[in-house]
Amino acid sequence: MASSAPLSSTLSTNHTVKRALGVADPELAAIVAAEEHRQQYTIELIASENIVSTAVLEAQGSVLTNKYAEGYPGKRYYGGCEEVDKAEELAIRRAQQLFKTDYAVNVQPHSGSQANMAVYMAAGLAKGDKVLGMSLDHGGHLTHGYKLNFSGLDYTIASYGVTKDAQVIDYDEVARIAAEFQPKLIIAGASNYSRTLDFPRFAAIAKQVGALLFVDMAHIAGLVAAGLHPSPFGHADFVTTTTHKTLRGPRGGMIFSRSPEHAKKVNSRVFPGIQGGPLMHVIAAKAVSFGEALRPEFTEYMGRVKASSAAMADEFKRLGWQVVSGGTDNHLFSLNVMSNGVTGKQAEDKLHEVGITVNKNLIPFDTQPAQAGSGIRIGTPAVCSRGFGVPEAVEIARLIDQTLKKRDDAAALADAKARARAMCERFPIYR
Ligand code: DSN
Repeated sequence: MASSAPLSSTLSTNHTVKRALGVADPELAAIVAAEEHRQQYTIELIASENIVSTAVLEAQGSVLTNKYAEGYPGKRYYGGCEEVDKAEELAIRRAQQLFKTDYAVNVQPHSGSQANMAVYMAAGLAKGDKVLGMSLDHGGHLTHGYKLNFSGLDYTIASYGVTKDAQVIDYDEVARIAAEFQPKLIIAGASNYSRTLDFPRFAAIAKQVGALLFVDMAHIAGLVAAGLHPSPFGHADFVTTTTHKTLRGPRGGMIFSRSPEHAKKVNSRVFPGIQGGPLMHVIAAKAVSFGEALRPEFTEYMGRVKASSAAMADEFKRLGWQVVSGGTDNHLFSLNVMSNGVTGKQAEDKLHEVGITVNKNLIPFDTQPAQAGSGIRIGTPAVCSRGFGVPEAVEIARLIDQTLKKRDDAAALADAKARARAMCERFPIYR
């Protein structure tokens, strides 16, 4: 006999599901609103940050959040994956189109660090095997061999850096270290290097010593996509990137593999190797951002990012500041603030007071402790996303100059703060 029990009321559950954040959780909603306000009224110069489109936010806040999809398109461990399969395939197709490559793509890494970890494993390295990467204090990334990162803990690392005088990579020196050290893997790529990377040269060095070449293009991916930095494709065995820096997508990572054998290993190292369920809402947002980056407006945007970075570095030099390596070919540069008697940390704090956000940084051959640093890293991707260009970049350099040189002059600081705020008001975000 059929049960006569009444069906559950949908009223209470639906009511909960459909409530807007501001109604459901005013406390958290206030934090989000305050963060939006901070972004609106702050000049954001952190080189690894950006301001994504509302379409990217919408995809990331979509119902794809609800879906488990361990595995890969067509080979999942859960039912009901037909729509998320399409989203992942779209992201893969667009990534290949964007970088004009037939390398296989894995769009599942939750972050750049996880993408890099999967590459170490897919490259067939055993614990203790030798890896050559750029040292952290000369601009490399934690995952390129820093002693407290998995890369430095699990592998034997040698590092290259920049020259003392010109502060650029000396490729002869990289070749010399590689020949002596005989690494299995060479990493090219940086988090804080303002000059063009010579991928053919790295590939030649790798070939000479029988190493695999792994390019981490996280910082410059947008420039590569726009044709404003030489491409690593055709030179590297693996290419990784984050998707949220110059690429202007959601926070996440991605791996490209040249050979089908490596691609297979990458897939199994990402899942089930180091990750479980992929974040399908993030993968959807990656697809949206790659679609945006395929548009001509993105090329214009990246051109403005590069021109603004160069103009700002030039203005700093004109104002008497030391720019590491003497300038920039990309979206960022480091300013040696210690040359004007202020540590990186002091500069970061003082600039925060006037509404300018930067991060302190070690500069090559730094004599300051890591917590202080002698430099600040400055990047233009976020400000250019809100519409800034060369004139605003020059104005920002003047504001920073005023703030740091007149750091004890309350009137000068108040003036810089008012001018920074006025610039933000002229270029609103999300409005
Ligand atoms: N933490 C990032 C940066 O700021 O460059 C690198 O992953």
